[in-house]
Amino acid sequence: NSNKRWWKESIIYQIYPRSFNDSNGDGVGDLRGIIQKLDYIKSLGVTAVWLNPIYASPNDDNGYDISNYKEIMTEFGTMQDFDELLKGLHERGIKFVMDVVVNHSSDEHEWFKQSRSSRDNPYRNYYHWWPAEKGKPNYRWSFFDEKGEAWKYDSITNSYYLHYFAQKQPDLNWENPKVRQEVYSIMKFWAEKGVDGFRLDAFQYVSKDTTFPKLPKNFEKDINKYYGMGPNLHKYLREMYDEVLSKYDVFAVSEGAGSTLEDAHSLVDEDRKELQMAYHFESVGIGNKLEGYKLSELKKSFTKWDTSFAEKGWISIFLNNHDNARVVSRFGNDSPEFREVSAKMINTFILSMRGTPYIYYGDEISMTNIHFDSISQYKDIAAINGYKKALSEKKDMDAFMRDLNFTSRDNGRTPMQWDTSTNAGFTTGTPWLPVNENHKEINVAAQENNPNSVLNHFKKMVKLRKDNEVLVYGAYKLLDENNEEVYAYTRTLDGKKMLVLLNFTNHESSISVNAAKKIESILINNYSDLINKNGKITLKPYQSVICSIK
Ligand code: TEU
Ligand code: CA
Repeated sequence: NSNKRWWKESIIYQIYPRSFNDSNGDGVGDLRGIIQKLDYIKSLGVTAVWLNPIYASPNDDNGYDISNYKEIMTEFGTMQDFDELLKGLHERGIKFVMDVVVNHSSDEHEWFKQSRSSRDNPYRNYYHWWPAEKGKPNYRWSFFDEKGEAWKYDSITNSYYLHYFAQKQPDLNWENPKVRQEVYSIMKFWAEKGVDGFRLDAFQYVSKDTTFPKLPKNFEKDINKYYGMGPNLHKYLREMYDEVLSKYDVFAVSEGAGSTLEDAHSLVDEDRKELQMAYHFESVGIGNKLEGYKLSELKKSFTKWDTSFAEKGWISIFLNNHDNARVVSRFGNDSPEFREVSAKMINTFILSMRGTPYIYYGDEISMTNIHFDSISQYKDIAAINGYKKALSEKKDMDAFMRDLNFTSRDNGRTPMQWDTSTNAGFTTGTPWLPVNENHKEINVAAQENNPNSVLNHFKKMVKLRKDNEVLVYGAYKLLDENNEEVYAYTRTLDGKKMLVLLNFTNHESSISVNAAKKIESILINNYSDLINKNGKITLKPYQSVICSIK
């Protein structure tokens, strides 16, 4: 297959650096902390690591507000630490993916300080400004603003600047060629250091119609349609490919994939020479409802995307990242009875689909949501400003808090649970975000010693994927699509065939599929046996198996 690429075969482990391991006791995870855990990362079998932003930042949005793109955040360490980390990963055969946040910078970036200082400053056009004498600009919605307003008035020059995210995250003006050259220079700086991939944050939003026309009422309900895939996006992506991506053995993955399958294809189809991979938000979002979700909805979403990318293009496979609550709490079952089996089931799923799988730190040991009762416990700007906004809109605050408790990004950002000691071995100081009390139960040390642990199942599953190309490239076929309890599919490549059966419920469930009559052997199973009576299979709660079939 001429379409084989190393990054399609990668298994990417995402680390939220703030929360992984603190080497100096200040309560904040850091690069040296990650260096100390390199052998752990290697032991997982993963082949690449993506770190959330590690650049200099005032941390209004935990590093997604960058004040210097060629420096390391003081709390995280030094450039020397970075070089050592990269070397340590490479020595272990692990690639490195850098987060690139260039839809916006921090307002503390030198560019913005210059830009806001006067209307004729050379950096003025690095950002989007609207002179106030023209009146108020047309409404733009903001993800994180406490009033939901993306235009912020700045008295220094009597103008508004645009910020799709927080006020301290002014949007860069990509229509300015100088800005684009700055970005390519940043990417080359890191590519020269040897990074292997780039994750392009909020990238679908960079190109804007700078006349800022009026948008229809409630456009924010379909935000990617109105903010995504701006007029010159493809031109800029092709330019980035020519200037940076084509010159190194790297791949770039776009966060966001527009609002249609055509959009997604236009970003990643290889012959367009733009990006190599994208991730869409459709599937991950299904788990965000307190009342639960329908399995058929999940199947439909994954199947639709797989079908669309069967011949051309490539996507990411994930159910979790740093913008979401814990995967086992949303898609599995985090009760003591079912946490382990359901976490194993989810990892079996993610690692047996076509596309590049992304595993978020802690999901390999089934870390769960944390419970916060009061808004004062939250650290995430999205939670805090979301709360203020809901208050001012006189929303039902009890309902708001219940929802936040379930979906907040802080749920997925609590410190990694290494062992049973105070603060789970994450820090000797006070952790920046509380460690989940369940670390006495759920931690790496205990699971390393238990052959039946979620962690050891994860490692086994990683190995199974690495040993079987059929799990990477093989055709995916959904079976029994309307079954609301069991997700069943086959993967097929060059005569090699596997059957995947996943019970998404907390009770036994039976399924009859022809493929079950052709089972040769069971390759992985989160229980010790499998009940199969002539093709009628009865799965235990959250049972997941992969079988090779004739
Ligand atoms: O997220 C951008 C983004 O578009 C998401 O907020 C997305 O809309 C949401 O997850 C959909 O449910 C990126 C980063 O991943 C996030 O952590 C940053 O806060 C944000 O950009 C700003 O840089
Ligand atoms: Ca630290």
